[in-house]
Amino acid sequence: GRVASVTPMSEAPREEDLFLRIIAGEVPADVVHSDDVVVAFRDIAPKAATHVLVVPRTRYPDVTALAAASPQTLAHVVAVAQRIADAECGGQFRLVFNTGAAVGQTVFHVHAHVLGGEGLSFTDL
Ligand code: DGP
Repeated sequence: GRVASVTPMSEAPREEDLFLRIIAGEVPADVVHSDDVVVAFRDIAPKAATHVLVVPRTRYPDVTALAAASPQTLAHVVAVAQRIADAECGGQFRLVFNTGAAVGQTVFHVHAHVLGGEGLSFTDL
């Protein structure tokens, strides 16, 4: 018999992916940067004065999948993080990619947390 086709992650239905809905404008967000490759918006529960999520428009489940599929997009995520930190917090920032539910990843559409400014804790890392 035929083998059922597998839907690529990048074609997952929008309703199952919160960040695709934000990118599409279906869910409101405080967008600080948008281009052909990524959208960046403020985290709904900020852990520091600057807490922005940089999200590729194409869905990869986590940073390992992004790095394997498109290192150029990953480099662009880092460059956009730098631009945000230059504008908001003196150019210095922490970049976090939670990878896996066990370390707290809750949205399985790759996103970089850009953290900077007042309120960062230096005790855990
Ligand atoms: P992570 O735990 O690494 O998967 O990060 C997911 C982040 O997404 C978390 O810090 C909270 C944020 N978040 C969840 N829902 C929303 C939302 O509806 N809007 C915005 N702006 N951020 C959200």
